[in-house]
Amino acid sequence: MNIYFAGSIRGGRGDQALYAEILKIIAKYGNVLTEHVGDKKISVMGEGDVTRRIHKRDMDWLRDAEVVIAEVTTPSLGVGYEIAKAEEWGKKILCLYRKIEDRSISAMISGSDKLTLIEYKNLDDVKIIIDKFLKIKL
Ligand code: 6IA
Repeated sequence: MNIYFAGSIRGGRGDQALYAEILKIIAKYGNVLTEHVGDKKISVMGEGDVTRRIHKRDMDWLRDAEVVIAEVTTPSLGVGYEIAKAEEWGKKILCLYRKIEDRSISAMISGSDKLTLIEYKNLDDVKIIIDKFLKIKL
């Protein structure tokens, strides 16, 4: 099973270490196409001239994925774009988020019936949520 993990890069890298932990959990279930999302060497900056290549590669991977798991607590244009494409292409989509005071998740995510949005508090919750989601969806 190919799994596409999405998490903020230019939207902000505050949750990068958490993405790395979620990626470890997901890797037990299949082939994760986007390990770089958890890479601490990828910062919000970086070479602009490579963006066309990144876009093409990520869209090719997304097309190949059966399942998309997105961590959506840190708002990210790229993650929103990937989720919209995944919906269009009929992928199974799980969005994970943590409740943060004075912040609400975009209605484009919470209002969509083409994805599953689940709140979590810690990595133990994530393990249970991912296990249930992948067992039901496969
Ligand atoms: O808008 P964002 O940058 O936060 O979007 C993050 C999402 O877009 C992630 O889920 C990635 O799959 C994808 N993405 C954005 N930037 C990259 C990237 N390098 N490499 C791979 N996937 C990416 C960015 C390096 C640099 C040019 C900043």
